[in-house]
Amino acid sequence: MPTNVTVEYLKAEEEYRDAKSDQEKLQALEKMLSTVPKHKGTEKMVLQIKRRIARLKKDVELKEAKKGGGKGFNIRKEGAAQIVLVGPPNSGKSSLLKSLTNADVAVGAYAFTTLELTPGMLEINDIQIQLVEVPGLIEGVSLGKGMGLQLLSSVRSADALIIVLDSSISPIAHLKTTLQELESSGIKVNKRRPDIEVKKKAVGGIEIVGAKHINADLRDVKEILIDFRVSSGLLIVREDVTLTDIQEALDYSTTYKRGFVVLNKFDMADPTILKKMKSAYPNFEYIPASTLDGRGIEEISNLAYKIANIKRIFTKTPGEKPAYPPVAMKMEATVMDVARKVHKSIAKSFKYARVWGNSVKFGGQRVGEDHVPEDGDVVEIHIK
Ligand SMILES: Nc1nc2c(ncn2[C@@H]2O[C@H](COP(=O)(O)OP(=O)(O)O)[C@@H](O)[C@H]2O)c(=O)[nH]1
Ligand SMILES: [Mg+2]
Repeated sequence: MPTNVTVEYLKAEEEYRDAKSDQEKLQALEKMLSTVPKHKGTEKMVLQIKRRIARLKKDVELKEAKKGGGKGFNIRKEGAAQIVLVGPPNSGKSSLLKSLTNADVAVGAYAFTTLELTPGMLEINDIQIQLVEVPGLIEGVSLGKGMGLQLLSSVRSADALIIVLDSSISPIAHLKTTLQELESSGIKVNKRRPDIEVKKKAVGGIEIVGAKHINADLRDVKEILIDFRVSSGLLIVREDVTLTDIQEALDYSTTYKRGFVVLNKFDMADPTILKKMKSAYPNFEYIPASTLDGRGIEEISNLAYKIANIKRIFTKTPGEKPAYPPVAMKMEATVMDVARKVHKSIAKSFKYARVWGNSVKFGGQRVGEDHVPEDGDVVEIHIK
C-alpha cells in the first residue's frame, strides 16, 4: 500500500469496509477510484479497484436479471442492426427518434420525460435499422443509482451508439461525463481493443510472448492473469501496452463500440462549438443538427447506416432477376454466410457462386464460399 494516499481515499476505503449493501459497496469503490492518486506507482491499486467494481456490477446485474428487471427493458432486436441513442436528459433524443423513425415518442421540455427504452425503425438504403432511445444518462448512473445498470446493459448489447448532446449548453462537459459513465461500465466508444491474446492451458504456468512490449513489472501482469482465473497459459502481446491495457483486454466485460455525436439544438448554438468539440475529442464525428429546422437529420441517417457496419446483398436465383429487398449482412460476411441466410439447405449443398458488383473484377465472376461480397453486390448461388 503506497503511503501517499489522501485522507479522502482512506475515508472511502473505510466506507467500503463498513458497507452493507452492494449499492453502498459500489459507491464506496467508485469513491476510492476517484480519490486514489493516479500515477505509475498506484496503477496496480487502481486496477484492483476496477476489478472489484467490475465483479460487483456483474453480481448486481445478475441479481437484477433474476428479479426480472423493470418494464421497458430488454428491447427485442429487430432489423439489420440496433443503435442506441444516449446522452443527458433533455438533449433531444426523443425528438430525434421521432424525426428519424415512425416511433410514437413523448417529447418534453423537462428532464426524465422518457423513463424506459423506446424503439423505432429507421429505414435507410432499403434496410431497417432499429434505433433505441436510452433514458438520459446522468452523472452517477454507473454507481447503480436508479435504472443505471440496466440502462447501461442495453447499451452494451447494441451494435453501435449515437451520442445526442444539446449543443447550446456545455456540450464538451456533457460529452465528457457521458463517456465517463460509459467507460466506467466497460463500454469504450471509438477505441480499439489492444492487440493482446490469451490462450488458456490446463497446466504449465504462465508464458508471455512479446514481453518487451509490456511497460510494467511482469509479476504484476501475472497477478492480473491469475485474478482473471488464468493460472496457466500463453499471453501474446503484439503492441506496446500498459498494465491497464492488459487488464482491459482480459476483462471480457469491456466492449468496444462505434459511435458518433449529434450536436442537437444547433439552431440555438454558438457555431464555433463544432471546432472546439473536434479539438477536444478528435476521435468522433460530429453532426450539427436540429430537430426544429431539420438540419443534419439526413446526415444522421447516413452515418447511422455507416456505423451499423452492414452491407446489402441482392440474392439471385440462376435465370431470374435479383430478389428485392436485399438482405442485410454484417460487413465481414462471406458468400457462405449469404447462402446460410437464404436457406440452410442451400448452404449445405453449396457449390460456387457468381457475383456482380464491386467485389469482383467482372460481372458474373465465379467465386468460392469464402469470398466477401461488398455493399450492393448481387450473389447467385449454385448448388450441387
Ligand atoms: N431549439 C431546439 N429545441 C429542441 C430541439 N430538439 C428538441 N428540442 C426540445 O428539447 C426538449 C427536450 O426534448 P426531448 O426530445 O424530450 O429530449 P430527451 O430528454 O433527450 O428525449 C423539448 O422541449 C424539445 O422540444 C432542437 O433541435 N432545437
Ligand atoms: Mg426522451
